[in-house]
Amino acid sequence: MASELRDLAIFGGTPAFNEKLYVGRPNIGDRELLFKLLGEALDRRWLTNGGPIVQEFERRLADFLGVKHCIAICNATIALEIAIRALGLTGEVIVPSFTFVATAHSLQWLGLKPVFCDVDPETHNIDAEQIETLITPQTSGILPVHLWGRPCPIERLAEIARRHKLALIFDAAHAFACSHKGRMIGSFGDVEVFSFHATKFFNTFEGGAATTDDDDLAEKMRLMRNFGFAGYDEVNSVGTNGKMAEVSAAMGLSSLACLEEFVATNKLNYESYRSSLAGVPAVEVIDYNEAERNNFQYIVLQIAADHDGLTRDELLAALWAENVIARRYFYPGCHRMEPYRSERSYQLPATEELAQRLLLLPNGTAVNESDIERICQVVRLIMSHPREVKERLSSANAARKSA
Ligand code: T4K
Repeated sequence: MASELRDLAIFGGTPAFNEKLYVGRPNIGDRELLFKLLGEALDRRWLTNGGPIVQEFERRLADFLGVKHCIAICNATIALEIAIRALGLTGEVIVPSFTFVATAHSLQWLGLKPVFCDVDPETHNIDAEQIETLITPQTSGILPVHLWGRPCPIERLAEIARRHKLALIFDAAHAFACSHKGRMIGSFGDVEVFSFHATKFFNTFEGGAATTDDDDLAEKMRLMRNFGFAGYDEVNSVGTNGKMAEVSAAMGLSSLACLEEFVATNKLNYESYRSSLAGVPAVEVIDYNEAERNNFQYIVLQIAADHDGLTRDELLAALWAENVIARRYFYPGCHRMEPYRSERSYQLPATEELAQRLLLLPNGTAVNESDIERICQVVRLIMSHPREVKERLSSANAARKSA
């Protein structure tokens, strides 16, 4: 294990890992169950279009989340689009910029205008106080994100939405198996949308779900998911193809069988990261409210603004050299991506700051205790020698440029 500067890969040492370690390596559920369900689907020759495995998956999720309706959808982006259309949103929708770009794209794709709101620098979630300053006669909804699975200020947002007669859709892509005041995320607002993409802690290969307690809305979303078909040859409204395939639902059921194991592994890893990184200069690991259910999926490091000149991106470069493929979620913020940055300029100081400071490290069943120890040791070495690391990276860059 690296113990001196010269052991670091950027100083010519051997990388800490032979193979790349990624953020977002999938957790694999109960393989036997997956192959059994898959075999049954093949024997039945019923592969998609609301088959029995999708129906079972939806029932199981609704039970787990304590919500009346769960509509399984091919991914969270399409689920957001379906929810937005089913709620009849028009004009402008207020959304955080500090999120994965799909949150904003789902609106833009439908011809709506995402209006970016800043986030609370402590919680990283939408700043409820700023929302009201962004409401115009064109605003039809609010689309906040439970970032890192940490719930938004739900009651405050519900109150604002009620008072201004706005729809409230939660992007709960990160928040499967998380709770707020003892109640599972999934039944707040008008609709909540989950992602079960391979990189999420609970996956269906690709997949997502919209959940709601509203019967009419659920019915609309079910129809929209299947081209608007209300029966054979009967289409009463416009729809899309948002169906989840049986193979994805089978993966979902096999993930569900291992859900508590995934959470327990994530939690143990999170605790190891926190204890191993305690006291490392200029590094803070964000925390979770342990009185609630969390999935502990995101190991988010907040790097101090000025650590003897060493930036977050230099730490990132030094980690990549060790084959630790840390990520800058969500850099640079949606408002700095196209088409949004050309459309309007925004002042979002907390978003800008977080986009420069945060770094995500690998978690999940693909990393073990000793991997984490090695990752943390490398971070400790780098952050204990900020000037030397900075100089080394600058001279390596200069050498590359002149070559
Ligand atoms: N809202 C929020 C807040 C979201 O975070 C997301 C998705 C959405 C909405 C939309 O959900 P979906 O429509 O996707 O259901 C990933 C995912 O594509 C995306 O689902 C996710 N958020 C986002 C945060 O991350 P990238 O650009 O990081 O993907 P990629 O391909 O770089 O994968 C990350 C790393 O994971 C790779 O470097 C290697 C590893 N990996 C990935 C895959 C797919 C594996 O080891 N195995 C795999 O199968 O976007």
